[in-house]
Amino acid sequence: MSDTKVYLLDGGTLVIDGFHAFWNRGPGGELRFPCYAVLIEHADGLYIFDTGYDHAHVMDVLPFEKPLQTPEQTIPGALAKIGKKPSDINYVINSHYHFDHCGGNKYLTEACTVCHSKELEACECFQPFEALGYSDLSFDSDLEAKRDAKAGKTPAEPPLDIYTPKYETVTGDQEIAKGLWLFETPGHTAGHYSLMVELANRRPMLFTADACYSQKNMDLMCISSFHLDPVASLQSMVKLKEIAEKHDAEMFYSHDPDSFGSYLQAPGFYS
Ligand code: 5PN
Ligand code: ZN
Ligand code: ZN
Repeated sequence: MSDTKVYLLDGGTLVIDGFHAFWNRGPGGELRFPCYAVLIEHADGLYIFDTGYDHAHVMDVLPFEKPLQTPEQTIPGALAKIGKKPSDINYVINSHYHFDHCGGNKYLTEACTVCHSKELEACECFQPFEALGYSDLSFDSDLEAKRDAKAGKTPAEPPLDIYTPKYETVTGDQEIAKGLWLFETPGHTAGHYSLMVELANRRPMLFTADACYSQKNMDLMCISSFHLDPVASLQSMVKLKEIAEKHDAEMFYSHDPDSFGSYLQAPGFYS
């Protein structure tokens, strides 16, 4: 049996203001940051943790985030670079359903979708200030249609590749496959998960997802501004530090312009 491999799939960049990246602290001004997906080649199958944003969606709904994404930075493009195709993926794990983490789900038509049960509920019932975050429900055309009907809107066109995702919802901290650990890190959203991957030849990789955007957020214990519950978010950052310490894990942040260049990107991999 071959060792687990982890590939980081670059998904392009977005711009937010410094006061959004560092809540109530700044400094203000445009900050361009990376988005990426994590592909895990595991004995049980191919997993993807988060799927980045959809360029057309951002241009349509949040053009002020100035998306830069080449064809190679889409999920099909990034997979092609390592000789794989979207239908090869067996499981998609979503840390949460903000548009910059689920935009590529719609390509993964054969995959079983794994997420926190509270996060799936949140997509149907979110706070008014979370509407932009949860604006891309293209990964589930039924969900999208329900939301549009509630808002009295004509239902959005379903994606060309129509499929109904199969879900396996999860709660609590748990090992979902050998060496793949989901840790609840609520606050940013109601059902947010971070992922730890144990590997044969190096320290475990702890993907914080949006529980912590960057090393600087962690150093300052400063959250970003798109959070449901700031107090819970800070507790989740403390929890991530404790997990990293306990397992001697290395943290990989979701949107870190300074660290991302030092991460090994596909076609390179960690094992
Ligand atoms: C990158 C980004 N921009 C806006 C929002 C939002 O309103 O909720 C989450 C989020 C983002 O991750
Ligand atoms: Zn988010
Ligand atoms: Zn994000």
